[in-house]
Amino acid sequence: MERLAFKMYLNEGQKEEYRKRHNELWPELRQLLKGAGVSEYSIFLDEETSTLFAFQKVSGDGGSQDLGQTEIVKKWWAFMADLMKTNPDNSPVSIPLEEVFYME
Ligand code: RM4
Repeated sequence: MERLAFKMYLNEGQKEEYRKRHNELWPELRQLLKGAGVSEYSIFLDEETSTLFAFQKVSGDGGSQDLGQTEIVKKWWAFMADLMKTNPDNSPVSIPLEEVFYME
């Protein structure tokens, strides 16, 4: 099981809508993520910079951001695009982060 983290960018003032949509995560997306080996997936917000910090454990050969070729993730990214900084294909701008400390 590996740990990975990345940052994304939320549009100003969209915290509550972002939280709401994730509280209502589509069951088929949850199932896809779990099936791809993603677990303990959390996202934190730094309101000062409107930066989202995502953490997840992965048991497969990739994480949530590597599932962009699936129809469900494409649909989810299009659904979320109005809240986030995105690439032309609606994928959220995602910057991998380096782990510099870990305590069991
Ligand atoms: C995030 C972003 C990620 C997705 C999670 C569920 O806002 O879209 O790519 O894995 O939601």
